[in-house]
Amino acid sequence: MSNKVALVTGITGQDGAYLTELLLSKGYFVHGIKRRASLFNTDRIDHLYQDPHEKNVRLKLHYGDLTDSTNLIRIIQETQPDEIYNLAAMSHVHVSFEEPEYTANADGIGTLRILEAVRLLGLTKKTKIYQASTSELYGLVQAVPQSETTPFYPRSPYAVAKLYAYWITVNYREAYNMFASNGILFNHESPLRGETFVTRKITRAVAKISLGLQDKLYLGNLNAQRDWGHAKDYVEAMWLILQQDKAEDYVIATGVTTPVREFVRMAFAEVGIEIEFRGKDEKEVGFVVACSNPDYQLPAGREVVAVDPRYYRPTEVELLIGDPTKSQTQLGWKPKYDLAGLVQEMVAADVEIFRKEKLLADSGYYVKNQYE
Ligand code: NDP
Ligand code: GDR
Repeated sequence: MSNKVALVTGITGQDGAYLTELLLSKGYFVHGIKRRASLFNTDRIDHLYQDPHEKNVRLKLHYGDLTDSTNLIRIIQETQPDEIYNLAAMSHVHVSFEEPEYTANADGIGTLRILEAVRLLGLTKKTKIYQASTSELYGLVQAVPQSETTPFYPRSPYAVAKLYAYWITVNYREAYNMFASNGILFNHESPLRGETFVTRKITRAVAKISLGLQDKLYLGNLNAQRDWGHAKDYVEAMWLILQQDKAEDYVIATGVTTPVREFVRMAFAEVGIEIEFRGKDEKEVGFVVACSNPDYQLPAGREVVAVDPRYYRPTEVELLIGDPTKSQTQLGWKPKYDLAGLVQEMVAADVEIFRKEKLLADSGYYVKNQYE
């Protein structure tokens, strides 16, 4: 068991939750930075929370924000981490077009603040830093599959901010001899995925439609192709990257790409609803071909998926396929999940959530969320 101290920014997010579980299982003391919010925002890590009044507590949360350097300096000084995992970010690509300046501040300059805090505090020899870089850096396709040497061409304010974060991490490594590594992670999902990312939006809608709680799923670009993996596998890679003797950058991906449309089809199939698509672009719809779902019978021909151009992005990333050769050979990393297993787990988890809601609805307690 390790006695190391880790500091995780973005601990309340999808990856923060899985990574914290992993680090605690390895014996780490984990410090996490969470933002102040008007409601509790720790749902994903509540099962890991330990009452600070208990003995042998190994998880401590600190209020903080990547836009506040004095706060980051204080927390890093107090916690003296062996490893920092910088996962915090405004991570929604479409939303970054609405909040470009904030995204640059949190995702780009936020990374600089962490690196600079470590340097100013004289921790460059002690503290290893993991930067959550992204396949969005590749953006407009230059070559596939995308590897550590493929040129970047970011296509959103999010990706441009992450490009700065990527290069400032490389620069601090070279300028100050710091252990700072980028994990260039391709899309990874799970039942803990935020509800507005496409996979979770699909699995939630499929669960609700299969229980008669929703009529239709509206999506944007169904042609986009993504290399989807499971977040549980990907946090293992983050940890491995910081266990190396030398800091380097790694692509973490499955090497398999799938269109959004196919993810939708697979998710419906999980609940016994076979669908097909017809039409093109904005006129494309998904309709029921056969239904063997025991909870709610949908007639053949019923439209359950439609395109709403509101979800189109001003500039899109059409195709991502990662080449994980380096991480497989150098880190010995290999994912345990395939896409079928991921879809199965996500749909099952959402069906369970909405079965409970249906019980409430049937008892007269369920109020339909007007925003869904
Ligand atoms: P989430 O959106 O689930 O989590 C983001 C986390 O960052 C949350 O804890 C959020 O807090 C926190 N956060 C946001 N803004 C700030 C801020 N200004 N200061 C402090 N904390 C902040 O993302 P994921 O877990 O999916 O991703 C983790 C990281 O990996 C992100 O940097 C993302 O960009 C990157 N990434 C993700 C990939 C993926 O497919 N999931 C692929 C490649 C990279 P709160 O809970 O309060 O909102
Ligand atoms: P992405 O993930 O932009 O790849 O960023 P997202 O799931 O949001 O989109 C994937 C693809 O699906 C298309 N799409 C839709 N997307 C959303 N969110 N909602 C829709 O209704 C919809 N319809 C079609 C999108 O256009 C896109 O092509 C994620 C984030 O986790 C980033 O933080 C991370 O860096 C990258 O993955 C790798």
